[in-house]
Amino acid sequence: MRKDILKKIAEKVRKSEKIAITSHLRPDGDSICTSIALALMFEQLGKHVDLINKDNTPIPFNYFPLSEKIKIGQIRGENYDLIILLECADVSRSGQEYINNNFLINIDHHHSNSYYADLNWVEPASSAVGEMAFYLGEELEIKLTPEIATYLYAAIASDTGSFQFSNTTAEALEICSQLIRAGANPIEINEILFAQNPPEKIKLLGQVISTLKLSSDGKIAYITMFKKFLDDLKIKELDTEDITTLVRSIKGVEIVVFFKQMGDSRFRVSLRSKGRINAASLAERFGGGGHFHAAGFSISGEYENVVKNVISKVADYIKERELKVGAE
Ligand SMILES: [Mn+2]
Repeated sequence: MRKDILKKIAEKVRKSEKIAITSHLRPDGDSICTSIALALMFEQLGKHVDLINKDNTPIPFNYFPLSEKIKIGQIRGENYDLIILLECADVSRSGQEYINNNFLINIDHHHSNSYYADLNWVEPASSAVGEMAFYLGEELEIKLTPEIATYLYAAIASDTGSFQFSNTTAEALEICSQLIRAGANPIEINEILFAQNPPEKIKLLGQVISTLKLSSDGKIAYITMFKKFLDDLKIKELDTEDITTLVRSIKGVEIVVFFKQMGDSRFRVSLRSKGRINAASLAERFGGGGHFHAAGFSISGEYENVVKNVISKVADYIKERELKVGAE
């Protein structure tokens, strides 16, 4: 299966002179670093490659020197023989509006993909598109330079949360071992990916953590980020995932409820659960949704009431679950 699609993709790449590669909106480390690695590979074959994303390259990925290769804006389809979309469930996910008449290749490792392109390579078992790009490099008989190895390693390290998430597979580690042998430096890459926090973010983390409360049984942990915290520290937007991760690490906690104040009485609530607690079905009770262990919803009301309402419903849910498990 993989062999067939790889052959077809490699053949199309070899035949193309001008290639554009794009990532999804609000691009992440996997798609950004994979796009750079693919550009280096195709350039080795003498191709002209442009990396064009709709959205800016966010911190920390803009600290990778070759992120300069990425242009921001719309792809002018008529200029390219081939356009590759990374981790886009459909064309609209790329934010690109003028590529529908082009030959498109869709490379993704998520289940939810609509197979919209001329060639679709979707492998949900892959840890990252970085892993898939590694195989494409092999198929194209690319020389694995230290630079290519660095960006592929960064893509996989980023998407596996430094080899801690459930997509950390034997295959991913085997590939990373080859990438290190080829010159990727895990320590330097980790520094870029995980040690670029601005001091304001760590101060914010302290403030949010200081709001921590636990339910009496210790299973629900909840925290709040008041708008004032962001305003005082002059922070506009930031990734708060590691605040949640820290709270989630408390022994005995089964779910983290994170209240983020958006307006005076408007809150975005994110849920991060462990084990058998289904965050998505909980979020659905509030009109939201998401994945099994990560979901969210919006809610309006006075802060104290919102917290009381949400936490009591979460507690009910956990009790229902326990009764169900007990009855099984
Ligand atoms: Mn990915």
